[in-house]
Amino acid sequence: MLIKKPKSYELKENKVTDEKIYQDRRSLLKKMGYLGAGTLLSSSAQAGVFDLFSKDEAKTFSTKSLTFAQDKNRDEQILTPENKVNSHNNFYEFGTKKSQPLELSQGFKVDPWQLTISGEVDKPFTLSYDELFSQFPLEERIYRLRCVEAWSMVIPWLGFSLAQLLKKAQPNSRAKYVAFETLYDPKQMPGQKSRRLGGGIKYPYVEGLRIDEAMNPLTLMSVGLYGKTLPPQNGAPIRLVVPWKYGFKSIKSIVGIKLVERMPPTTWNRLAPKEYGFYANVNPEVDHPRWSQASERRITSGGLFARNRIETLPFNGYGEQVADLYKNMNLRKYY
Ligand SMILES: Nc1nc2c(c(=O)[nH]1)N[C@H]1C(S)=C(S)[C@@H](COP(=O)(O)O)O[C@H]1N2
Ligand SMILES: [Mo]
Repeated sequence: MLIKKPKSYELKENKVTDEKIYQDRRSLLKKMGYLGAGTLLSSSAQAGVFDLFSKDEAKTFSTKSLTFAQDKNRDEQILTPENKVNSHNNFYEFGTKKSQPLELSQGFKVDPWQLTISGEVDKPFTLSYDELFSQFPLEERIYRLRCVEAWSMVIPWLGFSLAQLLKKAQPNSRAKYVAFETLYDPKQMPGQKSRRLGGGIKYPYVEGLRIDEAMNPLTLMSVGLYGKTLPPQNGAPIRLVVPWKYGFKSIKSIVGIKLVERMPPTTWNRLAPKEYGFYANVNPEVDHPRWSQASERRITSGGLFARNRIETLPFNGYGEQVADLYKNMNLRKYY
């Protein structure tokens, strides 16, 4: 495996961490397949993977070490602590309350797993659980996650670009959209069999992207966070992360990815089309019908009195990388 050189939006430099954490990470990464025979990591890529977090709490970075496009008004980015990333969740298959995914997903079985790539492709294929971690070089990416409910986090993901996965399947000329599907397993996912727990959503949860959005290098298939495999409540074993769109596009626990010719149905659009569009790009100028999208509550280690209300940025601050995808579109109409 080869790790590519970091792009502008990826990590540039990292801090040294202490020995114990380094060793913990190393054994974990070994388990995840980073360090097997034939693995080739450049020293800068190793720094990106191993040396980032000196403890499992929020850590401050200067904008020199992280590149956040259009974030000039913020001096620094503070990672959301791991214990908030994995305890404040939206995963309606395990209940609609923020605390329920953690409480109700702990028995969730992720191995064996099958992720199938099919549809308008020349080479459909299926990945097993182990292959999710070994078929593509894993990178660490720190992204902001902006929920449509106006809270946000900064999360260090592990994963690979969706583009790499799609290219392996060789999409044909009819492949205009990509449709994603979450596991349907009411025995394991109580929200799928209880209207009360599951919020009245028609399961399985489905999402979609236009092919050019899917191929954008920012679009990530994530298999881990904070240097570990994903907890069930965050979408184990594999989920999508589209950092310039509202969080509901970042579908969890994916079993199917299908290349299709027409715009596929998406869960929240189907449920409330006036409130949630197919595109769902973060846009401070287009309010949700029931609340403003101009600002957000950034979830940090701070308590109740932390000053954590911040301005929301167009495309969640990733405009430099993605605004071109929408250059001739009316973003009020295509919300
Ligand atoms: N299958 C599925 N995927 C999902 C959801 C869900 O309910 N089911 N919730 C979405 C929403 S609204 C958000 S904000 C993010 C939250 O991801 P996190 O819990 O890892 O922060 O997951 C998204 N992916
Ligand atoms: Mo969300």
